[in-house]
Amino acid sequence: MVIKCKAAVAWGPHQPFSIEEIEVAPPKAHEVRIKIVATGICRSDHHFQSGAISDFKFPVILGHEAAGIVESVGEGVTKIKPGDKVIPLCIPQCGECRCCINPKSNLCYKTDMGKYFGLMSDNTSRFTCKGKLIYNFVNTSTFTEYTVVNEIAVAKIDDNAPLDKVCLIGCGFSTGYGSAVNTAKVEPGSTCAVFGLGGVGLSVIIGCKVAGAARIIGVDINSDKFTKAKELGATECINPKDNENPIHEVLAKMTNEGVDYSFECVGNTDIMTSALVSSHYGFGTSVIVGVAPSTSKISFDPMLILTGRTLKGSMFGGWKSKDYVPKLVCDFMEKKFELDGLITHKLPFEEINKGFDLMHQGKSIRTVLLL
Ligand code: PAD
Ligand code: ZN
Ligand code: ZN
Repeated sequence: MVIKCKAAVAWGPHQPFSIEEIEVAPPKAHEVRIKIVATGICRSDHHFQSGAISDFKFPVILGHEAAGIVESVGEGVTKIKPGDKVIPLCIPQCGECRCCINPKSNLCYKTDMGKYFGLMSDNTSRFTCKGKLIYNFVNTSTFTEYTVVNEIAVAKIDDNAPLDKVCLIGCGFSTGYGSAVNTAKVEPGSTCAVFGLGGVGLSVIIGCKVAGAARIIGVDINSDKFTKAKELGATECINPKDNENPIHEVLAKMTNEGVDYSFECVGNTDIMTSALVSSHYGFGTSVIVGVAPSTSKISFDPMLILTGRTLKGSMFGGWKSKDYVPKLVCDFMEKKFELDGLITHKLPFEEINKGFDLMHQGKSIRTVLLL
């Protein structure tokens, strides 16, 4: 049966979301239809909404950080059933492609990230609105009461998990935390610098702390973010605006010539370079986590790398999604980390534009929309 429900449609770049009645087709073979219960607002949704990413298609239903309950399943779906609590996976795990079978990678040929088909695997969409096809977003599309995803893009989680919190495991938390513990592999006693203290950067801080870092230096141009960063584990915070010298020089002075690990969690190529320069000669590692506009390029003196620094990137924190999302939910249930500190606002779904305003004004870390 087709379901009629509410969704926030992005009709074109820069336009505010419009709450519309849409039709959601039933799941086809190997697909799952989900009732979304809670969805977070991530900076990446804005990158796409603002047209910063080329080849992106409108109209679209954005949203990719969510949790919900399975409503129905298509033919051939055996491991997930109606009533199961689930998290949609913005990086799927097909289990068969060269990336999936390589333990070093968490990407998957079936991801929509970087190519933006905006359609299901049979090249059609399950969404229509006012007679128009509405595109899908990175295998998920969660700014809607109901969505349909492929079974490789959904993980069944603990029946007791609070969906209004664990939705963050669908993107921001896992991305930041995994960047520290998987991608950088931060060691006990190390010194780390985290550029950008939004939901992702603060989750990097949580990861650095769990990994036993001795010093965690938060960097942000908005000093209002410092209190929360310190609550979550930052040992010091600095604002580039309060310093005359370039931030890498300030960090070099603070850390005896550079940090062991630096993380760019803003999405700005100048900061990516600055983070690389801030890592220590001979052994420092810098991880790009922020998503920069498609047209931007990064350039730096290759001597930085030649002399032993490592530059890496991390999508979804390096986690193979289907394997690790349920485990991260269990770790949360066992209180290995907390998510409350990252959630500053909860709003009814209809107030989605207010949620984005709060992010742009620098007033929120994560706003969770409740459906
Ligand atoms: P956010 O907007 O909540 O946080 C960004 C922070 O950066 C804010 O606190 C800003 O004040 C701060 N900032 C802005 N400019 C500067 C600057 N010049 N120097 C220092 N700090 C600055 O975003 P978020 O935490 O949701 O996401 C952060 C980035 O990570 C963003 O680019 C997003 O697209 C990307 C992302 N990547 C992945 C991934 O898998 N790699 C996943 C999710 C998000
Ligand atoms: Zn995200
Ligand atoms: Zn795969």
